[in-house]
Amino acid sequence: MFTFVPLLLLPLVFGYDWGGYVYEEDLLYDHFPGDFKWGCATAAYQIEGAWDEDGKGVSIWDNFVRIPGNIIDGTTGDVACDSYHKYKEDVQLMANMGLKSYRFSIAWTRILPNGIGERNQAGIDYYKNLIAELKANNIEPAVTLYHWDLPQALEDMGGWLNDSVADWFEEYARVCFEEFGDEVKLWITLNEPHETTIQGYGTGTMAPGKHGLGTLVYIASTNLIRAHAYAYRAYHADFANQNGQVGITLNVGWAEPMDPTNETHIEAAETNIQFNLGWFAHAIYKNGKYPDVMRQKIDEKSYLQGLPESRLPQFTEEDSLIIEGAHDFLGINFYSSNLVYPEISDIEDISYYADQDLAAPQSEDWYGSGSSWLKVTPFGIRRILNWAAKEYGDVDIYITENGFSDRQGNIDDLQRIYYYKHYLNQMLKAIVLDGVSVKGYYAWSLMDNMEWAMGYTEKFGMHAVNMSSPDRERTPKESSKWYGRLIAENGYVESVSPCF
Ligand code: GBH
Repeated sequence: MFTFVPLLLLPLVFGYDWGGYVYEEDLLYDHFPGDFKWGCATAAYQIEGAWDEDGKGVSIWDNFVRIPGNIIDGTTGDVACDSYHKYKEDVQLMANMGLKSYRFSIAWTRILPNGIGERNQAGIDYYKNLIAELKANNIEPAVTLYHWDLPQALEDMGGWLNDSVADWFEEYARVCFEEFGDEVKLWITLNEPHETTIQGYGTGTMAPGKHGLGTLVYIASTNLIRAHAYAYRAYHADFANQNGQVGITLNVGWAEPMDPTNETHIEAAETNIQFNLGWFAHAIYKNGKYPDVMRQKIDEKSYLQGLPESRLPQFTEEDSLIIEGAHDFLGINFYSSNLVYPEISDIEDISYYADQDLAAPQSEDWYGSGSSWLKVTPFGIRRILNWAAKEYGDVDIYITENGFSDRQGNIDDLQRIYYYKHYLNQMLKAIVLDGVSVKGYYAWSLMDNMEWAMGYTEKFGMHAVNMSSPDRERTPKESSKWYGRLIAENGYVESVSPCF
């Protein structure tokens, strides 16, 4: 997939036009809808620390970080930002920006230390206190049930590869609905199941570090989709009186055809989006099945590879019916884009990437960031929002993550402001000019934190955190102030944009 191409020569070959940069004069000066939910996002393992306090069980990340070589700087999330102890201070940072909502995740192992069975009251109290603090500051909680930290006890039974995981997840979700549902009205079942499976069970770059890029990934994806749907149905069967909404958060990069005038490039870009967003969204938001292009390609390749059955499982009839329509909204995490063109894979290559028959490089013309995969492509957010609205029929959408990394963590983070300013303006265009129903936006992230396998080397925060001090002091960056002004104006006016 990441085949090297002489990018500089491509304009000559294809004369491509990926939409170009957006400039100051292209900014739309207008307002967001009045009830728009402005927020920041975090995840439990990345900020909480207190990894073994107050009865918390061990998660797959607690173990994964202890294996040498897994985390680039040899660090762990044992303490991280210490938000387990500093949540009141965190809520003040949010209040200072004028946030309307805060997206955080619950650590499954704080609630049910063994994944199923006995509850841990101290863990439940932590989130009750956090929610109360948010409410006292007029900030609505938006809760992710699962942001990658599976209880080790469940991994020991096969984790996302065991069909029973859908039932285990439902049990955990029910406990959360019961304990927190009076206060929480926006529930996200899973964060980026694409990464849970690709990196957790495919490349092994994330916990639990398994390798099955053309095989295990499709077993895990099937169980992730089932788990989401079981939790969704449980909510609407038994907690409907709480009047909340349940959705899932999916990550996708925008796929721009390398040559937009070439039909095969357009088709390859479409295939790429179906293998990323469609992999999880198609069954839930369309018809209870994997996308046609995945079914067709993986079935055919599996046959040619001499396998007894397709590497892509079928949902049972019963599950299909449970999955289809299991949503109140769609959460999208959007960061970057790729240029896509067709490239037939070697049939011997049993891999999710080979299954797509395409290449997806990024342009060297795009500004970079502190993360290899994150290039600055503001046009992509407007295009993916339009794509999703068209494909999934005007569903309500939340951008549940979007953000920019650097390595320095400087306080005058002008590149981050540039990124947010242009991405958010493209989102405004999707809402105002294109009519896409975007209900809220969560910047990733409230503060610098434990960036998974990249440790503390990549910083996405609107606040810096002093990781060498036991007190983990937070300092607002310029971007937090810019974001606060945007929220206060609820749109683009002279006082917001010219500053950056
Ligand atoms: C999100 O993932 C996560 O939800 C969040 O926890 C995280 O901190 C944040 O974004 C920033 O990374 O190196 O070519 O294999 C972002 C989506 C998709 C980004 C996979 C990294 C790996 C691409 N991720 N991608 S590659």
